[in-house]
Amino acid sequence: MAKDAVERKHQRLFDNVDQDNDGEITREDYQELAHRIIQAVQVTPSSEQARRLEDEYDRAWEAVADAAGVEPSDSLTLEDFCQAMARQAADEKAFNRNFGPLGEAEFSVADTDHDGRVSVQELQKVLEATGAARGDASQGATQLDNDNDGFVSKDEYLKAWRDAFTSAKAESPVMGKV
Ligand SMILES: [Ca+2]
Ligand SMILES: [Ca+2]
Ligand SMILES: [Ca+2]
Repeated sequence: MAKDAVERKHQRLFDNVDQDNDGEITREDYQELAHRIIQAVQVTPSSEQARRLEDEYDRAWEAVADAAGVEPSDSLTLEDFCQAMARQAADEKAFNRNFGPLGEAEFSVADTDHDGRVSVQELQKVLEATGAARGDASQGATQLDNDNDGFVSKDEYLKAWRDAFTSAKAESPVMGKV
C-alpha cells in the first residue's frame, strides 16, 4: 500500500532529526538538532531563547519516547518513530501540548534582530538548520509570508508547523514536498 503523506513527512522528520545518520533516533540527535539551529541563527547559547529551545527539544524527545513506550535513554528505529509520531499527530491536544511550545521556541529563536518580528530571511535560517525544507528553505519561508510584507507571523508559522506533521497535504512550507 502506498504510504500516505503524513507518514512520508514523519520519515522526512526522522531523517532530519537523525543527526549522526545511524538509523536510530536518540536524545543526542534532538540535542544536536537544537544546537544546529542555535548556531545557524547565531543566538548566544546561554541566552534565554537558546536555552528554551534546548529544553523544548528535550521535552519533545521525551514525549516521542513516551509515545513509543521506550525510556528517554533508549533509541528509536524509523518504524517505532513513525508509529509514535502517528499517534501524536492523531491526537491534536497531545500534539499541541507536546510540540506546540517547541514551534514557539523555534519561532522566538528566529527573531535574531530582536525586533519582535521574524523576517523571511530570519526564518529561512531556521528552516535550513532543521533540514525541514531541504533545498527549498527560501521558497518555504517565502510561502509562509502570506501577505507578502516580508515577515512571518507567529500564528502563520505555528499553523504551518502543525500542518507539516498532521495534514495529509504532500507539500508543506516547513517540510518541502514529500
Ligand atoms: Ca542517530
Ligand atoms: Ca526580527
Ligand atoms: Ca507576512
